[in-house]
Parts: sequence; structure tokens; C-alpha cells
Amino acid sequence: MKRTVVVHLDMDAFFASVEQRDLPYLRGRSVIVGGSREGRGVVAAASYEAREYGIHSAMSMAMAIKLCPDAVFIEGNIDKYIDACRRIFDLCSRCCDTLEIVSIDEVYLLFREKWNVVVERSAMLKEKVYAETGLICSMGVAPNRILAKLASSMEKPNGFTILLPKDLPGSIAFLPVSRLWGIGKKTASLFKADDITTIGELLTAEEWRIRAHLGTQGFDLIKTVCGAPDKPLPPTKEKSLGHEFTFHKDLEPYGYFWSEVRRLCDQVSRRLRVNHYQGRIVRVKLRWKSFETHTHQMVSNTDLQNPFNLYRVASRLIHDLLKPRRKIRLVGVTVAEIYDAIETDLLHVIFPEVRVQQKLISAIDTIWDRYGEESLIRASLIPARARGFTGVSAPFFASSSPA
Ligand code: TTP
Ligand code: MG
Ligand code: MG
Repeated sequence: MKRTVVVHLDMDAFFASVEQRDLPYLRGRSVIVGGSREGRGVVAAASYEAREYGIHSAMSMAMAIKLCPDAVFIEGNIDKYIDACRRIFDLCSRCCDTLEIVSIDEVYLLFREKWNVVVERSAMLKEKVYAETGLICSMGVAPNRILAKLASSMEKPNGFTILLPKDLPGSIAFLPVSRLWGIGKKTASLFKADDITTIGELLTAEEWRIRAHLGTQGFDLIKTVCGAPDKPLPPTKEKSLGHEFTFHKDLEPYGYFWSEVRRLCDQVSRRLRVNHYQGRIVRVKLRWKSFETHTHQMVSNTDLQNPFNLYRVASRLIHDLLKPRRKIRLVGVTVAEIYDAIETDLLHVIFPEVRVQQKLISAIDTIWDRYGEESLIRASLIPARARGFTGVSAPFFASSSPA
């Protein structure tokens, strides 16, 4: 059986590079994307030019200004970064067997191919990412995830590093132990007190020292560093999730209809949040009074855990399907091609407009978690409910079938 070869891809100075791409006068200059220059903002991304001054992500803006007052400071545009990230992930998903999204600018690509095939495909992907998005990334090719991530960081920016099994662990022995995923600053300083600073020194350290600082997992780490493959892949997850609503009485698409569509979007995005999923496709379904059924879908480049975004896309799709004077029996909203959500908490802190909506959404989640999802409903549904308008709501989790 072929062993898995892992490729790790990470964009270089991601947010800052998007700005340099879109505003040519920023190219070659120190660019800092982050919170406001006043107050308690932090640096989200720094271009490689800015890093020469010691600036890095998560540093306070006040400190960044002190270190490099001539830098160009930009508050950034999250929609642009998410759009770029979707395009990149889309290119990645087309060239490997399994794609694992780690963060907004980072993925693992898993291949069950020979090394030379993987190397060739990865090099082509790197070129494609640049050709289609104008952005540069670094890639690492290795026998497991930890080594692939290490490899992609070894020659940043614009790096392409291959860690062949036959050269391991010698090819990484000179690197500090802190470069390994899972060894934080604290553990690294404990090792340092034992005169272990490089990966090579870690590999020759006495067993009891490794156990003392890393527990029994330390031995797994050592095997990994020597090129052992990762544990088998987890089974694939459900591919879509949605909600549909059958009206008590067939109706034309006016006020109340749209309130129910909003509610469907609330429910679907809530389930994405609860399960920590994100999705690429929005699909709607309309069943007419005649039982004739139509579906319509589009690729979405926005955060669908946010019900406002989901409604914007779904309502556009429904408008495309509507026919004059025809009554509707059922409406459904589905998000398909779901995948594990990217951790965006930091982005919420940095971008004020996202932060406001996020506050509202998490307040709603808190109430629903505590009192159930009937405890809080849209005000626009109250008059219709009072007049006896109702219907049957049905959630579903599909493995492949459309809504
Ligand atoms: P990273 O990949 O950690 O950093 P980077 O792409 O800017 O630079 P590198 O070339 O070293 O990979 O993060 C990706 C993006 O995520 C980054 O451009 C901005 C955002 N981010 C934050 O908003 N806050 C943070 O603290 C970090 C680390 C990243
Ligand atoms: Mg990056
Ligand atoms: Mg990253």
C-alpha cells in the first residue's frame, strides 16, 4: 500500500500580501495590517519588509509604530482575505486526495501517490496559486503533518522544502526544538536548562529527560521527527446540512414567507456554528403548490455561520426561482460541501464590523443554549404566528443527496 505523503501550504504574510497585490505602491514597503493605530489594536499581519524592524503578528500597534513609524498601516478587509483563502483552498482541493484546512491561510494536502508525483503536483499548485491569486505561499513536503509544517516554515517566504524520508532526521537536526509543533516556549526553556536546544540534541537525549518534559507522548514525537507516518485518516464527514419548511397553507412569496426564510437561515447557520462547520455551497429548494420542485445553488465566498450572510445568498437564489402568481408549498435552505470551520476568533477581535455581528450572534447562541431555540424568535414572525400561520420544520443532515 502506498504511504501518505503530506504537503503543508501556508501563505506568506497573508493579509499584508493581499494588500500589496491590490495596491501596487505598497510593494517593497513595510505594510502592517491590524487594528486601529490608537487604543489597543494589535498587528494581524506584517509584510516581510516590516519584519526587518522586528514587527510580528499579535504585537501591539503602539509597539509597531515605535519600531517602524514609516510603515503603511492598514485596517484591512476581511472579505477580501476570505475570498482569497477560498480560491486557494479550491485550487488545493482539486489536486490532492484529502484536504485539511487548518487556518485562514494554511492547509494540509494528503496524497496517496509516489513522492515524485507529489513533488511535481505541489510545485504546479504553487505556480497555480500565484497565477490565479497573485499571492505567494510556502510549501513543505514530508512523510507526516508535523514535518510538513516544519518544512513549509524552513524557507519562508516563497519556500519549497522537501524532507525526504532517507535524509531524516539529519536534515532537520540543526533546527531549534521550539520549531516543532507542540513544543511551546515553556517546554523549550525546560529543555534548554538540560542543554537540549536542537532537534538533534533532543533525539540523542536520555529517555527520562524526554519523559520529564513531554511525558510518554515525547516518544511519539521522536518517531514522527524521524519520519514515521501519521495515524490513519479519520472517516469523511456529512457533506451537507439544511432545513426545510412546509407551510400550513400554500402561499405567495410576500412578507411572512421571507420571515420563514430568515428563520431557516438562522437555523442552518446555528447548526454550522454548533458543529464548527463552514460550507462552500448554498442551495435553496422551492416546492410549488403543484408539487413541482426546483433547486438552485451557488458557490459562496462568505462566512455562512453568520445568518445575515446566509440569508443574503439564499434570498438571491430564491428570487431567481420565483414565478409570478405561483403559490409555494415548501422552502428549503441547505449548505453543502461543508468542512471544519477555520478558527476566526482573532479576526473578530481585529475587525470591528465583524465584531458587532459576532456579539449579536453569540448572545443569541447563549440564550438558545440555555433556554432552547423556541425561546427567542424573530419579531417579524410574531404577527404571522398570532394569525395562526404555521407549518412543519424539518432539519436534515445529508451525506450526498441535495435538499
Ligand atoms: P500566519 O500564517 O501565522 O502569518 P502570515 O501569513 O501573516 O505570515 P507567514 O509568512 O509567517 O505565514 O497567519 C495568517 C494570517 O492570519 C495573517 O496574515 C493575519 C492573520 N493573523 C491574525 O489576524 N492574528 C494573528 O495573531 C496571527 C498569527 C495571524
Ligand atoms: Mg501565513
Ligand atoms: Mg498560517
